[in-house]
Amino acid sequence: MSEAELNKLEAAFEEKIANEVKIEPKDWMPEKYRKTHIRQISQHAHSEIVGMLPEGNWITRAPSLRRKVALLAKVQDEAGHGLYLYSACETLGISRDELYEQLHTGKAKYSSIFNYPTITWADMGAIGWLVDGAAIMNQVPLMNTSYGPYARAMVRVCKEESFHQRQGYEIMLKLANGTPEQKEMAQDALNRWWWPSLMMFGPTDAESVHTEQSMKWKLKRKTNDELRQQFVDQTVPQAEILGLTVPDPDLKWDEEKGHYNFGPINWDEFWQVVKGHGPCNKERIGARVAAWEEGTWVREGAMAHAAKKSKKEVA
Ligand code: FAQ
Repeated sequence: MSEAELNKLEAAFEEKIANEVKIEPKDWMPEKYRKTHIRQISQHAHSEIVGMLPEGNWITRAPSLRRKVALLAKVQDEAGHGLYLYSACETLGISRDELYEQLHTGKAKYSSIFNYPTITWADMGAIGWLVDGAAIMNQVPLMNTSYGPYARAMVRVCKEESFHQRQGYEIMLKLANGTPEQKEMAQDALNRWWWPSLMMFGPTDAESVHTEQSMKWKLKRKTNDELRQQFVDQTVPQAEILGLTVPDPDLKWDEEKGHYNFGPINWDEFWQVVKGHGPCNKERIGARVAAWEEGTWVREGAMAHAAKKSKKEVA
């Protein structure tokens, strides 16, 4: 391709971005745009799939049939979100097998939050309330992201996340208004999940390597710090309704700025978890690899069935 032709394609791409026209799989796009999207969408897909594990741990032990059904539906939704996102990612020219391979070999990242253990039932409440709450905060702007398949996937995902968040908050509300032991369980879960939830938004804007370019491409619509602040401002009043204490002695309403100031995040812990040294990283990847290996016969059976069916159709 000549330089003039390339310049023309680039100009047309930039014009679409400027005019809020979605970029679609068959459109020309800069190689860096394609790679950045594969990176973010695949990390997002992996997060949904690995994110099923901490809650899956509690399905058999949910305290009532109603809670069990709701949790089962939530975890099933997460599988659906992962599959949607893998499909969106595949439209950028990477295969599902390559994506799985990246996850199973530890090459791919997924959200730090899913490397923490779920040790009591209250953790199901805290995950729904805080983790899904943070996920919604991050994903609502992504409904307007510039890549069509990702933006459309986010519309459905956000609707389902809002049920997840309410499911979690309801568990917290019940526990916080229950016996002193139950309230203590809720407080303990908030203590353990608060800071990791703030870390979900990623490093500070000053440390974030991708934000500037991703904002220009309208992949990201808000920065990590903006979303984190929005999350704190939304969540603190919810903790007050529960009668629980956010585990941050520096948390204070700032009248002038119109938001909550909060204490320092332990970035050392964040990077340890991201690099594979969190409390459950090995367990999570181990579970995914085992599921892949034990599922070989299912994949082979499905492929044999599909081949048989298409042979019949041709005949
Ligand atoms: N964990 O330059 P930035 C959910 C990495 S879904 C691990 O700021 P970016 C649903 C980052 O990848 C949760 N790694 O990067 C659910 C980059 O590394 P790289 C997932 C992190 O992309 C709920 C490096 O640090 N949501 O929860 C994290 O501009 C309940 C530098 O960072 C999404 O994936 C982290 N927390 O901004 C399921 C949403 N943060 O790639 C089950 C889409 C950063 O250069 C139960 N993703 N890193 O090797 C995004 O919005 C962005 O990718 C950010 C990071 C905001 C996560």
